[in-house]
Amino acid sequence: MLTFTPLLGPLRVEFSDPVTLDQVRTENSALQPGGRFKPTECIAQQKVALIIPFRHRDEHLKYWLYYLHPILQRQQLDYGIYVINQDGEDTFNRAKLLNIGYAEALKEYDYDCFVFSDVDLIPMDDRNFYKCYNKPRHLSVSMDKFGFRLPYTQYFGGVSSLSKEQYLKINGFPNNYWGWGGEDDDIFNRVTSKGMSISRPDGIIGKCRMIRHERDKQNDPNPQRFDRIAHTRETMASDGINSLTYNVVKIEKDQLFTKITVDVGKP
Ligand code: UDH
Ligand code: NGS
Repeated sequence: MLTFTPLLGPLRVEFSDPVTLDQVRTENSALQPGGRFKPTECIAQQKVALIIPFRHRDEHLKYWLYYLHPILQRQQLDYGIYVINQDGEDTFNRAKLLNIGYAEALKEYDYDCFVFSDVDLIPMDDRNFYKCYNKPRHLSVSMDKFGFRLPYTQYFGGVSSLSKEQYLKINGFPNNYWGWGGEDDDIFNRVTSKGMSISRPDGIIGKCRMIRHERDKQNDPNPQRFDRIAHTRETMASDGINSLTYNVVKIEKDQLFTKITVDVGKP
C-alpha cells in the first residue's frame, strides 16, 4: 500500500485564506519536534536543512509552513526547518543569518544540502525539488512580482540551494552586507569565481508567488552594496563561514520549525 502522496505538479497558492499555526500543526502530524521529517517508505537521497532569514514576519512564516511542509513531504526529503531570527532592532543582515543557519543546522544533524529561502516565497509547482544538484541551484526563477521571469540573468535571490561541498567551496556567504540588496549578487559572484555555474528549473516548474509587503524597518537599501559586489573576488576568502561570529540568544522547538534567535551584531 502506498502511504505517501505523489507529486501534484502545479499548485494553487494564495494568501487570502486565513491560516493558523494550530491548523498547520494538525495537518502535519508526521513531523518530529523542530520541523523535522524523514520518509518512512524509502531512504532519502539527501539530508536537507531549510534556512529562513527572519525578523517580525510571523504572518508570512505561517503561510510558508502551511504550503511548504506538505510539498517537502511529497518530495520525500529528509529535512529540517530552521528559522534564523535576528534579535534586536538593528540593521538586518540576511546573508549573515543564512551563514548562521548553516552552522547551527550542522550542530544538530549531518545535513548535506542547504536550501536558503526567503520567508515570503512559495513555490507554485511541487516538481521544483527543494534539494541540491551538481551545481548551486537557483529555485525561485519565475516569480509573480517579476511577471514570471528573471529580473536579470545573474539574479540569485529568493530561494537557492547549495550542497555542503559547494557552500564550503565559496567560503559560505558574506557577513558584511547590512541592510537591503547586493548580498545575493555577491553569492552569485562567489559561485562563478570558483568556476561553478548555476542550474535552474524551467520557467513553468520554477513559478512562485511572493507575499506582498512593504519595506521592513531597519532594512533600507545598503549604499555600500555596489562597491562590495565589485570586490567579491578579493574579499570572499577572508569574509564568509571562516570569519562568522555571533551569539545564540535562544533556541525554540516548535512542532513546525526550529527558531534560533541570534545576536548578529551591527554594522
Ligand atoms: N526579512 C525579515 N525581516 C526583515 C527583513 C527581511 O524576515 O525585517 C527576511 C525575509 O525572509 C525576507 C528576506 O529577508 O523575505 C528578504 O528581505 P525583503 O523581503 O525585504 O526583500 P525584498 O527584496 O523586499 O522581498 C524589499 C522591499 C520591497 C518594498 C516594496 C514596497 N512596495
Ligand atoms: C538587485 C539587487 C539584488 C535584489 C534584486 C531584486 O538590484 O540584491 O535587485 O530586488 N542588487 C543590488 O542592489 C546590487 S527586488 O526587486 O526583489 O527588490 O535581489
